[in-house]
Amino acid sequence: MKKLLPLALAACAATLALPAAAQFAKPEDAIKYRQAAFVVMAKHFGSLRAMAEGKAPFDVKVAAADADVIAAVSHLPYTGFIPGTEKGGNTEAKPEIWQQQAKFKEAADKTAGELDKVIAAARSGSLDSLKTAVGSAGRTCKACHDDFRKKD
Ligand code: ASC
Repeated sequence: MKKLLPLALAACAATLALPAAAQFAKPEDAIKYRQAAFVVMAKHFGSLRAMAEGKAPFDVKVAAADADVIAAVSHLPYTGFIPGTEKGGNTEAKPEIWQQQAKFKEAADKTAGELDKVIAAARSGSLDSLKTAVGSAGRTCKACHDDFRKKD
């Protein structure tokens, strides 16, 4: 038991370090999952954007709470872009996501990296940092939408 405990703890730590990977029973479930993650992200990014643009008062506690939510969900959507989910539900995903997987992964990683900067800025309590990070992340969101999301 003494020898097993550190091993068990190491296994737990390794599991916790992995990004959440959801399993889906139906393609529609994966589509709903990725859309839900984007909806949650947009809500809290929108809150930070409003503060960054002076449309809402800058509240350090609200910003930190938004950052916590974004941190929890910003890496989730991409596990929902699995093969077989190119069509279905009301997806706006373009076929290019599956045709240009390396480019999509690069765009997804870049977006997640930009959001990491937004999270850090929101937690720092500096409105100037938040403005910079939100502006840059917004451009990255848009670039990915232009390439990989159908127009509404
Ligand atoms: C947002 C939001 C997005 C991005 C994008 C940037 O606030 O919900 O998807 O910014 O509109 O152009």
